Amino acid sequence: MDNNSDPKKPRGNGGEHHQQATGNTSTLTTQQGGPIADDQNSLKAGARGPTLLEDHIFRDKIFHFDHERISERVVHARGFGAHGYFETTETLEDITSADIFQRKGERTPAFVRFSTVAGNKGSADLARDVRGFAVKLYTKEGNWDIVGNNIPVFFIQDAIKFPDLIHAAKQEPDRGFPQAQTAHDNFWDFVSLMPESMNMLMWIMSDRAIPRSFRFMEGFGVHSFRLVNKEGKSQFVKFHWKPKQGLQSVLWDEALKINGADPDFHRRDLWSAIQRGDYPEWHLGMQIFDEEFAEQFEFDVLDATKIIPEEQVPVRIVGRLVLDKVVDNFFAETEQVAFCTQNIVKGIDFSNDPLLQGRNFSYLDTQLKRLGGPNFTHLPINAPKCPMHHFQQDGHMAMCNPTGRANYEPNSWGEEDGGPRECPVKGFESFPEEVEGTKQRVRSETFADHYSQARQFYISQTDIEQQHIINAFSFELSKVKTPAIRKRMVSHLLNIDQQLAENVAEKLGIDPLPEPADAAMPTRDDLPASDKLSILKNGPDSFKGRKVGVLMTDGFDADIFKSLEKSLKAEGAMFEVVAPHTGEITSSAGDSIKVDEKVDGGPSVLFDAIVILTGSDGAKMLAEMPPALTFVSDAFNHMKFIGYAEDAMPLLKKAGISEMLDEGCLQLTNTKTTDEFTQNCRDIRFWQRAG
Ligand code: HDD
Repeated sequence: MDNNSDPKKPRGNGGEHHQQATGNTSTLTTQQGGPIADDQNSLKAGARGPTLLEDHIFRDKIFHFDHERISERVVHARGFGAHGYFETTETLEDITSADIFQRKGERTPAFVRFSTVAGNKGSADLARDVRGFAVKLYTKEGNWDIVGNNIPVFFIQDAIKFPDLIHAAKQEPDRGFPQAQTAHDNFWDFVSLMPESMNMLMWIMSDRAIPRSFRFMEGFGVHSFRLVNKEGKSQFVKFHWKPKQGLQSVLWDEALKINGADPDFHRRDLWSAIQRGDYPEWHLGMQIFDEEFAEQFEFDVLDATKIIPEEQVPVRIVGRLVLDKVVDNFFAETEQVAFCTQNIVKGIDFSNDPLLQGRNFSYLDTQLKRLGGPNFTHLPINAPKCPMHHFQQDGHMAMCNPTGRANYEPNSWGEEDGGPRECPVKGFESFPEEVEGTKQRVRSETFADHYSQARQFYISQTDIEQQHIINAFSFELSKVKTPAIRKRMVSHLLNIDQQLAENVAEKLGIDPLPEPADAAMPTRDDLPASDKLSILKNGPDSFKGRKVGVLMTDGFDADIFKSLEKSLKAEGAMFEVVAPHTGEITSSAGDSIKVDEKVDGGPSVLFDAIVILTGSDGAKMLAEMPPALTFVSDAFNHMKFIGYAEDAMPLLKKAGISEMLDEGCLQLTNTKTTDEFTQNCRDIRFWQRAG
């Protein structure tokens, strides 16, 4: 189902030569285009003799293989990309001269790469981590990259600390582990010595860091940028991507199990959704504010560890982003795509956020190392889709080589031969902000409040979400071996919320509580809760795009199955058949259906809800199979909605839940009950079960 490769499409570079070896098959060649007669054996002196250095065919092949890896990204190494488009739904000609916002309804090609941050390229998708949300918009006036995350704040305020942050978060350098996780001493040592990271820590210890999939998370440009209009007037802006699908996360226990059952869970989810035509969509929102607001706002708008609550500056929706095409070649597109924060277009400008200023250097620099030369912009995934004329030339792997004599400017070769010229009307102009100051290494006093927004985030969460934050801090810190680091973290939490700190301290066995950490500024407790900061308060309003795992055996009730199938289809939801064996199973009426997953390969953590539809003999058989029992008990413990046929009782009993069936567990008897089940699923989880 997930395999998009077209067996009929020849694998090649589009060259016309050597087609049709036999029938439709093209001839295998060397890189130089020479046809190959034998690709099974190297050239030897005698059948049992040594291989000859002269074997150019062998060397051509191994040479390329030896060099087919490029260095992985130093951060965000594991990622998954897709193509789509951005559609302008509101024109902003009075606010920005950016071409992309001038015409309502216009579509701009887009490429998006989602990622985790800390793990290596082969790490698992469900790590507790920030997710990258990098968008490349191929506008008519050049490429605009919004290189954001799924969390609107960052760990540090100044880019000079980025290498330290990343070193501390990744594997410890002496031992090379742990992989893709922050639950270790170095990370917590660093962040507990950097109080500016407190707001971000609240976000990454929340369920934001374990999204259900890329489709169900927000994206943020994080920094304040500028919008500049035709008259040169500027306002600030923060960018938001709001998923039409709603927000959804998994539980920590699910995340751990998903990583084992399907380490590619997130990439598979995005790939499958696009392949079945269920295109994920986000609205582009802007928080637009002026200097006056920036002056009177409680925090510095140049400080990337702070948000501006939506209650204070509402998000204005100006467009939509739709992902409708998977990549054809993972390496060429997802690996080679190069995002750079400094890729902006006329009408957008930077702010003085010191994190953004540092990023503007780093991204271009890293591409040189990773992609091997200055011509990475020639790669199709990075090349603008608008005309491009400049005098930059040569270098490794130059693919777009200008002709003609002029390779400098000014020149006197005339309009035709002299090459491109500047255009003051269309060209990029920086906002003429007045800048003056003493040259010094200093952090602005206005960046000094490290705890107030961390507290605001915490009090904005539902009880369940607060409990998850407590659990996450306790889990991560329980893996820290140095007691002083654990204690230091609790001393920071005391500046955020007493109950949070006490709960974490108790789970870590810290008694008595330490003194609260020294704070540059006292925590404000007058910042109101903001509903937009909670996932559960912004959940989906439908079960569309979600998946039910239907555990089935021979002898299942065909009518209930048909009615379930119909009801899920009407909702836009999917299901997979999980059974004791692959192949097919047969209903009580004698109809056969295809099995998608063998029960030990399709645990319930891979589904948003489950149904158990067995014959009575089947239920007894499953009751003897540990993976079937875990399928049921995990779904129950993960507060999932459960639908079951009466015949499934022996399995529910053996799984230990028959006495605990609650309103989240529905017996399926007819169309009415399958519809009711599907409607229940819109809530995603039956949280009341958590107690
Ligand atoms: Fe970064 C990659 C997002 C701070 C330096 N970053 C990278 C990617 C994302 C972000 C989504 C992956 C792009 C892709 O898919 O190819 N980074 C952020 C956000 C930040 C942030 C939202 C804070 C607001 N980053 C940041 C700083 C620095 C970097 C402060 C350095 C001073 N980031 C990089 C990098 C990477 C990168 C080393 C690695 C691969 C790449 O750039 O292309 O340059």
